[in-house]
Amino acid sequence: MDLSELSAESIKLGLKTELIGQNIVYYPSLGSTNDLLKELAAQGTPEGTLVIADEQTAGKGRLGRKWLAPPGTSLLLSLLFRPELAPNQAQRLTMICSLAIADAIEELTGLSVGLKWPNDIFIRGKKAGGILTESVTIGGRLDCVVVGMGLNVNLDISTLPELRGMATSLSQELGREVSRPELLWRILEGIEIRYKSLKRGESPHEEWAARLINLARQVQVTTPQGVLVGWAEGVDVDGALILRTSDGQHQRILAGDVTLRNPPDRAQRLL
Ligand code: BT5
Repeated sequence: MDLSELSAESIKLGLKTELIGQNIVYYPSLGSTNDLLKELAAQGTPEGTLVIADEQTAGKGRLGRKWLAPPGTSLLLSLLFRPELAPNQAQRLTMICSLAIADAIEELTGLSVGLKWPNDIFIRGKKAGGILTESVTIGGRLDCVVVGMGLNVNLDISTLPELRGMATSLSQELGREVSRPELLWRILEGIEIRYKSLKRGESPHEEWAARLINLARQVQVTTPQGVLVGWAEGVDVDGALILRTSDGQHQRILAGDVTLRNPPDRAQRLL
């Protein structure tokens, strides 16, 4: 059974959660799941609402970039959180969602999954998914957070020439297709468990850091303020990257794109 045969009702039937995905909005085709969920959030839709589409006509990455996903190939979803967190803590939601995605893929397929700071899902050195987290603040307070997830499940990368060499999919790595609903259920269940522990005050940042493939490496980081080069020492509790530059200074970077500067090490080859 694949997602194209599913309705919101049948997604719910196989889902063993109490909160995450209990309110489902499914569209065969939609502009962007994040954009719709932000509109619904403003109208008061409950925490845990899932917006999911088989195709997006305006799928978004960060900084105005595009997310490409032909119909029938991907998981394209957004989840609404109304957490009791400060605005600078919203990255914790990216952390729990990416960890749940990594676990779900590993459990279902046996593939090894790495995360790349700040928001990528990597398999064998190539991007298999991305996360776009958007926060809504009102009067300096965090009102809600929309976490959008795009995952290449049964995607033949050769159909997207612009991504060749840098992207992969689960089917590409496995040589067989993967059930999108099965993967979706596992991801949502994993997010629910991790969200509960986040609400108990447990921070996911150490587990997240342990999965990051671009730590303890020489990296180049392109930030809104400019390009920095240095040693990626770690991440802090809010998900900021701690970079040691050649003059020994420590820079705390909240947003940017990381390029690895040295040849792949053992960890990278294993992924
Ligand atoms: C991301 O941005 O990686 C976040 C992507 C989030 C997509 C989901 S889909 C559901 C939800 N609704 C939305 O509208 N968005 C979210 P970023 O780090 O900026 O990476 C974007 C870059 O990844 C693009 O410029 C391409 O180079 C590359 N890219 C685009 N589509 C890709 C794909 N299917 N697989 C791998 N890489 C891709």
